[in-house]
Amino acid sequence: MRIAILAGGVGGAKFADGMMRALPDPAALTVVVNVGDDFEHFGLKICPDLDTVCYTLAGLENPTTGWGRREETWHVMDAVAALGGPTWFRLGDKDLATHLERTRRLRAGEPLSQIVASFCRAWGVPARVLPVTDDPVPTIVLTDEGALPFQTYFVHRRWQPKVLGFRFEGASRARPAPGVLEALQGADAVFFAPSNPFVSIDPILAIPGVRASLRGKPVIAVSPIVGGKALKGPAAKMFRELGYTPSAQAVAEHYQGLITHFVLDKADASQAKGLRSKVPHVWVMDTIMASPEARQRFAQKLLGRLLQAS
Ligand code: FO1
Repeated sequence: MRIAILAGGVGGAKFADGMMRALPDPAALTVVVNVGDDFEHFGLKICPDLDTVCYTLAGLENPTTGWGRREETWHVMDAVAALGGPTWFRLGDKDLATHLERTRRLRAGEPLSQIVASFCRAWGVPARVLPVTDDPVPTIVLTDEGALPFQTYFVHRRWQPKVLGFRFEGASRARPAPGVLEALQGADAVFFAPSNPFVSIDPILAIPGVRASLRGKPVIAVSPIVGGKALKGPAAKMFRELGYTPSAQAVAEHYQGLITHFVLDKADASQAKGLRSKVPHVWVMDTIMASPEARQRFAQKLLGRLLQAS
């Protein structure tokens, strides 16, 4: 059973971890990761979604924040602060090694997808992790305070500005990273992780060839909205600011036409019936991934239902 997951952010990383634990052969999993959150800081190439997925699959992630590394120290940030430098984006000492080494290799001409594969080997990650593209496609958040680079909106401004829209700069010229389209085309099923539809999944779908690669197979989206709220981050606030009532239904409608299955949490079971006219298969499940075991159980149940259905 070859599985591909489109993922971004902490929720996406957790879902990928559950699926990797659930699959008999973790190498049968390919995680295609959003690169829209990537930016340059201190002259270093920072790739938050790639790092969050790789750290989580390696068991290295900070369990409290979900991003950055566990057992981290902050000596460099403290020394930067003493110099009056920027500390709004927290870079731990061990995490900095990832940014330093990635930047060194990029400057030497190594493509991002090769660097990620090499880091995954070093960290002992058995699944395949791919950036959706090796080209920079920064997400710009259009807000009532102007067009903001993603991390400025998300971290510096703590996602408070009112969102009016998004731009995925250069998406139409970007090329899928080597192996991305093949992984999607060759997958027995593709999952949209319970990530933010606007700034984690849409930037992946915007890369040429990705949408077409989803045709003719089960495409299963897991709702990141439960009970009208996002489990983490600005997804619900974005839905509201864009004129939609934040709900599992709004997520399903956002993906309508692209997905064959939609998974919503049992807290939103009442919405299932209405959704069946929009998405062929609607599954009501316990989608809350409160622990690594819960992540694995959820993924196992999803795979079980897929096998039944096929
Ligand atoms: N998120 C924050 O809210 N504050 C931070 O200081 C921060 C630092 C950071 C460093 C490395 C990294 O990989 C992620 C980091 N994040 C931080 C999270 C990041 O902004 C988000 O994880 C993604 O961009 C969206 O999910």
